[in-house]
Amino acid sequence: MVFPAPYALNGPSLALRAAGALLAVMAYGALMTGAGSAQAHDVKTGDLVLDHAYAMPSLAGVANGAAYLRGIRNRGDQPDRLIGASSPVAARVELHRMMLDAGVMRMREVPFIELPAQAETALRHGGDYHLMLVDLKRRLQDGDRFDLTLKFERAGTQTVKVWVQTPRESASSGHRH
Ligand SMILES: [Cu+2]
Repeated sequence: MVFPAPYALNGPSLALRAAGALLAVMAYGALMTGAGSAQAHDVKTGDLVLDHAYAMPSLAGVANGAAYLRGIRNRGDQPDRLIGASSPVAARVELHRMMLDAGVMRMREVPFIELPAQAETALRHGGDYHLMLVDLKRRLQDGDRFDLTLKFERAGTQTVKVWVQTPRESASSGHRH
């Protein structure tokens, strides 16, 4: 979005921006309690809302998979961090970030994923972060559910159910491992 120069220089007042953010959060909340509830699931833990954990079906003969969340919403006044994860379906779960390295997208393990206060951090497929399921113990098939335990610096430990599904828009641009 491009703002006229004076607007971009001064920016909207803090109060205006806060009101806008609040409205956005309220609209999002209304959406989630309405039509979306049959297609999504979320878990609240402390100040965090863990929205819809999912994974792609794994490919035959491929040792690793990836899990995602539609988002992690931090409703608190303090930043938090996702600092680890584990699951019974994988030998270990790593936090990965996609990075452009000499023109090629590569994934790197990171020690944590920052969750800023009053903000939603996306962990969707095709995005900056994902949870890498290393050495899968079984194949992940469409319709499966499995546990994923997430460890947060402030909010503590929370287990969510991951839904194995093929997102409609991922058919051609899936994240490959
Ligand atoms: Cu990865």
